[in-house]
Amino acid sequence: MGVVNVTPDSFSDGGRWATPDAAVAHGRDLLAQGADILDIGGESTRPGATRPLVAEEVDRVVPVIGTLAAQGARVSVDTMRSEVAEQALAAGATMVNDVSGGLADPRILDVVAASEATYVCMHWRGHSDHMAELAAYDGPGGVVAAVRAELCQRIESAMAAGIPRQRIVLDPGLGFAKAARHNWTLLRGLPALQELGFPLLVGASRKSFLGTVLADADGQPRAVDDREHATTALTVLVAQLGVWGLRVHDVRAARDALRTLERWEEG
Ligand code: PMM
Repeated sequence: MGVVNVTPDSFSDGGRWATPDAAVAHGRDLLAQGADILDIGGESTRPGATRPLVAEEVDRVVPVIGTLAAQGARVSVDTMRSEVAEQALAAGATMVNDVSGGLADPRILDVVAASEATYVCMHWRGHSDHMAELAAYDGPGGVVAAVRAELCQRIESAMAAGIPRQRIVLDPGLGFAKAARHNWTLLRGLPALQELGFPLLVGASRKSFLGTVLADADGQPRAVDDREHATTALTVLVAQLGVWGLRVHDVRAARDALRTLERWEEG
């Protein structure tokens, strides 16, 4: 899954594809690099980001989705808002990637249920302005048990709204209400989430826990645009677990890594 952030302020690529033409060109580029799905978003979820108005978010994503879907791309809309999901689906999106798992705007579950779309249900505890305070996982089983239990609750809500289980994909939500150590524990604990029997999507690409692991001698985290090799290493490690999808910015690097892993596994 290739990321197309049509935002002025995303942590990873903010502002680079903020006009519809630039976003469409980027989407086409990611398809040429081998993306199966384009994930198009109009709201930055980085810590401290200000939320756009609904109309602003719609204006950012809907024209881009319409153009790319009309050209045959499989399009996911990255949104927590029911109104945006509704218009994105009408414009040709076939997947709703809701980083809040239905918590931010529960009506989004009804919108997805009324469509044929796939629902990506991510683990989330709150909006980015206060998610750092929510990164506490002190119960038995720690972060893996908590994420698993909270995702189960979200699955129940999604299914109660009428989304069939075959249309649900789970995502551990790396970096969302999680400290760096939580992300690493969750990555090692992915098999416990796979036991739930749903396809798993994982988004580690360029995230700050990789910046921390690559910090320099003074403890300065590695800059966001210089975390690609670590991202690619994680692509291989996570792919070896047999996850369904990887959400990445550099599709070519991920494709090359996956091809190499495939050849490795052929022996
Ligand atoms: N991460 C971001 C945005 N959307 N969606 C899913 N399903 N999983 C993620 O991990 C995820 C996401 C934040 O990263 P970005 O600013 O690079 O888009």
